[in-house]
Amino acid sequence: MDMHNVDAVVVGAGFAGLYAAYSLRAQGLSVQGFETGDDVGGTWYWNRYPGARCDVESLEYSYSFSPELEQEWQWSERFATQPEILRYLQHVAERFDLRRHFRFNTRVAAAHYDDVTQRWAVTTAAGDVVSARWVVMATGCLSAARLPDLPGLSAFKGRILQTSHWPKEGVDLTGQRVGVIGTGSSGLQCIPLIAQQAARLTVFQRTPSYSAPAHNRPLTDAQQGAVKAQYPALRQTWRSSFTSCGFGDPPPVSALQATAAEREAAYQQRWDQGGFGVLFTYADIVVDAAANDTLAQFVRDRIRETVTDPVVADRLSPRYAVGTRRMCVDTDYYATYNRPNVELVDLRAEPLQAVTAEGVRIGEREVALDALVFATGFDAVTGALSRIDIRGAGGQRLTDKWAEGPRMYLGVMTAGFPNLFAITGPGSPSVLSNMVISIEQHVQFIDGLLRTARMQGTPVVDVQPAAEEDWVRHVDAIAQHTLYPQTASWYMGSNVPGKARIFLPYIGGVGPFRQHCDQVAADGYRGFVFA
Ligand code: NA7
Repeated sequence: MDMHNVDAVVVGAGFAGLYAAYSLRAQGLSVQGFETGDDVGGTWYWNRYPGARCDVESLEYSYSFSPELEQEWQWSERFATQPEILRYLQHVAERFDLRRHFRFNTRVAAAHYDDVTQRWAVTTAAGDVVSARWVVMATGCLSAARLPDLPGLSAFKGRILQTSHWPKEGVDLTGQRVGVIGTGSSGLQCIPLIAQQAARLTVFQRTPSYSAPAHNRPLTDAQQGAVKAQYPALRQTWRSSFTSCGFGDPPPVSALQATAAEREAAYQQRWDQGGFGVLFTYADIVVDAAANDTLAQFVRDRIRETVTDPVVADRLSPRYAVGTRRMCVDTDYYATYNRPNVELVDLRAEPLQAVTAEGVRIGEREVALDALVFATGFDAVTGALSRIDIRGAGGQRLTDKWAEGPRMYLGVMTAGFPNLFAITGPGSPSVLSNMVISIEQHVQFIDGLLRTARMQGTPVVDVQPAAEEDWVRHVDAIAQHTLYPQTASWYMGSNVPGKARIFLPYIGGVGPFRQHCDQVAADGYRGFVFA
């Protein structure tokens, strides 16, 4: 058994873990990182399915901590593909010599706090233990994949594929009969490309998604140069805005104040720009049901306009409030259903009975398949943490503390787990924001907290339970002011059986959240305890 001491452990080598390692090292701390994959990349390492792309624009979805890096790197498309983002992260790892801090192919199984030594023992799945004063969980919000335990799955003779664990060497589905289960972002991105290869594609849909066209395109040097010339100012605008994205914040106007014709024109304009910015055309789309319905109807009209078979168009048309489940961004998704080789199965009308040796039995019939693709999502925001045996002061298990739902102060620490940090944890903007901006903000916040603790000679940081309680209530109160809690979604934990139903991210806006954190820091890290 290999046991050694370091100042800090970082779990995960995605966007968050790489920058955390960089930042801790810059403080002069020794860093041991762990990563399950065999290289850096995190979500962009695992999700290699055809069509995998970011739905935030490349020039925005990138680090800002190094002006040289942001000037050097050239993006080829408006919305980058997974391979390009992975190359970017590999470049970052090389440029800043970060790989040497990480042990790859290594899953962290446990992290236990020792009240006497005030250090964490971090244990890998192979049984190695590292002792650290600080632990940073950079484990991702959408990294704990879910594969539903369908009856008969083990009997299936065809190939089983999972979007979030797509084989590195790729898969040729030419001429095959393929089924896809799941119509969230991953399903919507891969379905059009699989349809081009497969002899026949059957999509098994339980809940339809609202999706806006990406209108993706190559980035010209001129477009890229124009952004780069103003990068510091633009980054500042994005960071301090509500959405943290380039399409900007909604005007402070209700959708219901506009006439039907004005609304239509405003939606159409944002629709034509591409991406999910259309959700922010008016201030009250995710707050007021009647306002929401105007956009929902606009999107349903676009679906009906695109899909030639009205029955299929109707099946594809969601009825829940738009935005309350992640709005997708697609290329040719709805039009794919006009292809003669694609069938959409509505699992609510024809329930999935079982997987068989030959395919899938739904309702009264069996669909024969050579390959079955699972695009069935993640145990979001808390899943990666709850899969690690984390025990804090007094041996308290994190999963026990969070039995009724996660409790964090500013999404970064949870009381009773000293010196343990999460990046973009529950109660922070995380999945409702440009993740890279939120990651940088949290890493910089942790950096300041640690510098303060070390300067003061108080190397144990914890959270006041009352501060945590106030924050959890505040996060919930803002969510209750919106339409989100009324819809079953992974934002609410509804996609995982037995998971507490709590709105996981902070919906008060990225800029306001940053301002609040800055004020907490300026007040001497109000709500934190230094010992
Ligand atoms: P999502 O958005 O959680 O989508 C998962 C899909 O899988 C969704 O349509 C689910 O239907 C469906 N699903 C899950 N389990 C089943 C079973 N048992 N039977 C049928 N259908 C099922 O995950 P994605 O990977 O697409 O996207 C996650 C995020 O990653 C995305 O929002 C971006 O932020 C990046 P359901 O809704 O449960 O009826």
